[in-house]
Amino acid sequence: MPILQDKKILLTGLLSSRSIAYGIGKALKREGATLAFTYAGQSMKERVEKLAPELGGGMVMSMDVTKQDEIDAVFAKLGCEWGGLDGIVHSIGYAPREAIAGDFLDGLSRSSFMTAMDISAYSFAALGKAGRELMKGRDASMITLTYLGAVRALPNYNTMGVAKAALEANVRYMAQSLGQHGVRVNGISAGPIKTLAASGIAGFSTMLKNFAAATALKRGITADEVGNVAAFLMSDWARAMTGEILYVDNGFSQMATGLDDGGEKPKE
Ligand code: NAD
Ligand code: 0WE
Repeated sequence: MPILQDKKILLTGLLSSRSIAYGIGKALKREGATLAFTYAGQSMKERVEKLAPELGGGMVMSMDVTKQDEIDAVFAKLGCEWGGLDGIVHSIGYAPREAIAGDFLDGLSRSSFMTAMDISAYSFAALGKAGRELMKGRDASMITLTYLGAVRALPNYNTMGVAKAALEANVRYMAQSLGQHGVRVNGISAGPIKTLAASGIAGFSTMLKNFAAATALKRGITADEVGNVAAFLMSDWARAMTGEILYVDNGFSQMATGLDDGGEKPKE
């Protein structure tokens, strides 16, 4: 039995067939959900219009999250077309390139910090606020995508890590605020995946290899695997879970590194 039958879900962050949002969209569709899609900027419109039919089709709307009028227009349209909303998938993140490479303080600037915060953290709460009326009393669910850099200092992730920390705090405060309306709010902390956002990050392929080797399961993560956890969180099977960050990382975050004994056998 599909677990998302009759659920109407807004899917943001679709950009390519490698997007985490694409893996999520496939799982949501498979489980019977009806989707609507957003893109950021006119240049992305065609890309998303091409991908949407593979995910069962539906409304495709412009929503650059730095523009409040675009956020408002999306929820006005959803109100007209659907009359209510059962879920929102937030799969959006951005920091200017110089703020996610090299030394944290060398790359730091007020403007890049504010951009990262606006697009990667503020936007999730903004979607909760804009979608609140449509989601009330429907056992709705919101999810966002985060990364371990929110809670640990990792090389190069830098300003994005600070923005993800704010995003994870957003999850808890939004869960507190929206709980009274039956709306749940959770985050998925995914292991590294080679998406468009990740390509062009120097050394990413090496990082992927090192990551896989340091996981408990000794392998990398796919967007489809993230999608299955997302489908669960959007479903009523997760109705008692809110304010949580779930790690979908093959156990990486729960392992310690640097203690390798090089295969040394104990003496006698
Ligand atoms: P992606 O490039 O496919 O998706 C990023 C999305 O952010 C794009 O669809 C882009 O249009 C959107 N976006 C950027 N600026 C926007 C704006 N102003 N308004 C609206 N949308 C905007 O890459 P992805 O890896 O699928 O990223 C999705 C999410 O997953 C991000 O939050 C990212 O931080 C998170 N994440 C990624 C990884 C990874 O290794 N790829 C790991 C953990 C978490
Ligand atoms: O959240 C992310 C990446 C998000 C991202 C990617 C880009 C590339 C293009 C945000 N902003 C930008 N800005 C751009 O100009 N991840 C979890 C993937 C990621 O990004 C890293 C990582 C990992 C993992 C950056 C440095 C180090 C590790």
